[in-house]
Amino acid sequence: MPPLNGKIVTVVLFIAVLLGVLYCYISQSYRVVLSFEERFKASDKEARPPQEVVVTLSRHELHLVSQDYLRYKQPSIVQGRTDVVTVTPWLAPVVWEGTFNPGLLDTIYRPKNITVAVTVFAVGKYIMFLKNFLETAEQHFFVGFRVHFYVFTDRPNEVPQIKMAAGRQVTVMSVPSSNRWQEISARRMEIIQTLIEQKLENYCDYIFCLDVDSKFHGRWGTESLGGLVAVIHPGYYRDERSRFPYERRPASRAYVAHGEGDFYYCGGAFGGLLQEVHLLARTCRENFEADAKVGIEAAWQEESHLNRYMWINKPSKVLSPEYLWQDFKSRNSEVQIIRFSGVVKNYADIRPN
Ligand code: UD2
Repeated sequence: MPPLNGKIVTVVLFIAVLLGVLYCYISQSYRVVLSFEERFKASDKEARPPQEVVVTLSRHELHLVSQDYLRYKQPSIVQGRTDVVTVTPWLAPVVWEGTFNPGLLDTIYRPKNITVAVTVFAVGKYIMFLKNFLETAEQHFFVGFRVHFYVFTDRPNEVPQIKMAAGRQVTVMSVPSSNRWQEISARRMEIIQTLIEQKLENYCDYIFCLDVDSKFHGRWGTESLGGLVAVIHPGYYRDERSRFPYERRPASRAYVAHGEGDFYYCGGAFGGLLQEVHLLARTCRENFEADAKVGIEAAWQEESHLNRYMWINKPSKVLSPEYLWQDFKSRNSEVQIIRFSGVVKNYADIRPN
C-alpha cells in the first residue's frame, strides 16, 4: 500500500474513534438533560421513573464530600440514642436529635450550592399565621442556605413584609379562595405539581411543603435533605397501626388495608428532591381526582393520599416528630427538641366551613 493511502486509513480510523467517543459522551449527557416532562410522561398510578434516571438525578444525595480540615466528635456505632429507633426496616434514616452532626452536614452541602423551595398556603383567615411562620423560618430553617418561599394566598395584599437574609426570598402567588377548607387543603397537590413544572425545574434542588399554621422553634436544616422525605405524625407514633387514621374504604385510591402501613405521616410537612416530590404530588392529585369522580373524599384529604403513596414508595429519609409537633401536646421524653410545631388554633374561627 502506498504511504499516502496508509496515512488516509490512519486518519479515517482516528476520526471514527473520535466520533465513537463523542457519541458515547452525548448519549450519556442526553440521559441527564431529558426534559422534566419526558422523564415522568409514562406514569401509571404509582409508577416511579426508571431507575437509571433516579440515580442520575440523585447526585446531590450520593456524593457527599467533606473537608479534611474539619474536626468533630468521633462517630460511634456502639454508642448513641437507645431510646428511639433511628432506621426504618428499609434502611432509611429516622432523624432524631443526637443522630447527626449539623456542622458536618452543612459543610458537605454548602459547596453544592443548593436552593431549597418551600410552599406554604395561606388562604382566607390562615393569612394570620404567615408572619410568624416566615419570621421563625428566617431564624431556624436552612439558615445560611438559599431558600425561596412560595406563598399561595387569595389575599396577596395582606402578605407581611419580612426582612429576609441574603439569598432568601418570598414570592407571592395568587390562588382562588374556597368555602370548603377540605378543598383548600386538598388542592395543594395540584398547585405544587404545577409550580414544580413551571417554575422550579432547573432552579431548585429540593422542596419542602409545609403547613402555615405552624412555627419553627429549632434548627431544621441539611439533616432533613433526602430523595423522598416524610415526617412522622406526632399524634400516632406510639400507636398500633390499626389505630392510624388511614383511608379504610377499598373503593378509594387512598385505601390502606388493615395490617398494612408503616407509620402515619403528616400532610403538614413533606419534601425531598424536586423530581421525587413532583411524582408524589402528581400521583396524589391524580388519585384524588379519580376518587372525586366516584364521589369519594378520603378521610384526611391529601394526607390520606400521601400516606397511601408512602406505603408503596418508601421515603428515603424519615423525620421524627421533632419536625412537626403540636403546641397543644406536652413533649414526650424522647423528643429532646421541638423544631417545628403546629400552633393552637380555634378551627371554628378560622376555617370557612
Ligand atoms: C392536618 C394536616 C394538614 C392536612 C389536613 C387534612 C398536619 C400538621 N396537618 O391538619 O396538612 O393534611 O390535616 O386536610 O399534618 N389552609 C388554608 N386555609 C384554610 C384551610 C387550610 O390556607 O382555610 C391551608 C393552610 O396552609 C393549612 C393547611 O391548609 O396549614 C392544612 O389545613 P389545616 O391546618 O386546617 O388542617 P389540619 O389542622 O386538620
